[in-house]
Amino acid sequence: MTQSERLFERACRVIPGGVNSPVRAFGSVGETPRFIQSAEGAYMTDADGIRYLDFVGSWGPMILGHNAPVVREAVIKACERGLSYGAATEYEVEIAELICSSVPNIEMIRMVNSGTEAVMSAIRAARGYTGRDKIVKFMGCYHGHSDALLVQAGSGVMTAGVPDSAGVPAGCTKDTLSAVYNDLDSVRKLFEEFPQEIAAVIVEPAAANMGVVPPEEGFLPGLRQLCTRYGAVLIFDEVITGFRLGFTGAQGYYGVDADLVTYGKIIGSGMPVGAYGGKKEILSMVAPAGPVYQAGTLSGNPVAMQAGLAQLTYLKDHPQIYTELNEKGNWFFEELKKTAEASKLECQVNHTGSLGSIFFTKVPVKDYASAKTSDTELFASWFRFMLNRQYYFAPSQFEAIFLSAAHTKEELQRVLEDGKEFFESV
Ligand code: HOZ
Repeated sequence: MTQSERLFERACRVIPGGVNSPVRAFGSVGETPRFIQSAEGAYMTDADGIRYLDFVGSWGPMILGHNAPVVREAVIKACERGLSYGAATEYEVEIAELICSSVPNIEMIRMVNSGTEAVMSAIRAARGYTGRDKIVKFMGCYHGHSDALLVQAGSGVMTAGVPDSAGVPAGCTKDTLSAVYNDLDSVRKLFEEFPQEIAAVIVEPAAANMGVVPPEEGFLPGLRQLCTRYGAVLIFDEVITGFRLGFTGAQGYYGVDADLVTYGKIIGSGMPVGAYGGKKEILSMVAPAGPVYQAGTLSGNPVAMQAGLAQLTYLKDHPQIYTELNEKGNWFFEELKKTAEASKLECQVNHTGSLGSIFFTKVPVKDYASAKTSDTELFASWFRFMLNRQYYFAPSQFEAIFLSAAHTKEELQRVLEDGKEFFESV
């Protein structure tokens, strides 16, 4: 029995399903979760001392690689000054100024503790601002686990096949309307049916929770136009794409303006942070400036802020990181695609920037329905084959492969060669 197996057995007795978040359970790929002891650069080491080349990167924020010295040193210094004050600090002002001065349309920003909380609060602000109740979300997009957004959602609920979740009262989702990703007509129809009732459209500008599904040409500009025409707030959920596709996130990468943007862990360099920002007229609705209530003792936590400031400042000062990372992503995923296409398996490789996914289906994947055609058994075989070769991919078909600045081309070449062996073996 391995140490991870032993730990999992113990965990299952005291933690639901043995894990603190379902997507790390390895259930859908028929494996035991690896219990991680340390991480450095592009690698994580588990409780059995096995070192994996990691493609999860704490679900995105480790864009510089694990334990980046610039962040670690900032955190150590921060800890020496105390862990939490529940009071205002200069670091919060600095990080807000950095983001507002660099990212388009972010005129004000509020820190929270997770992406879930950021989205929940942004929706409330949009509703308070418009005086409307309904929201539009896209099937297969995931915006955290708050009640109103667990409607045909992606990520762990899609993996588990319970996209609407038990325990969510019908009343909480009655104002959540679902549209089809990459299908503007489906959104137009909802606006025609409820022209004065839709407060916001929320979208992952590049979907990354039904696997990676990039926006098709015209989709994001079309959403912008519809929201402007009908007076609804356009919310980009950039928990995954923010500060990853580029310093200006998906807004800059795709050249489309949002009214509100939500962020997650990348703002805290992997510490528990989220944020929502956007137009001043909307953010001015938030308490104590306005009547939309939202609060939190740990919001703007000084250690998390200093970690985030260190990483974001470094990224801003080294813009070539994004150029190199996106080039590396394009090369790697295109090579993976060639390998997949040369095999007898029917596969699709989707990618944008440093994010990508492999789907085992003959259908091009552009939305929830096509993502669901992927053969998840085959995905599980791929996952296990690669895990045996010490590659740690997300243990679900419906999550992204994350590259970081720490992955070298030589390491990625090795992945491609091992991947080729998988394709030849099935
Ligand atoms: N689902 C998120 C990543 N796509 C975060 C991981 C989690 O839920 O634990």
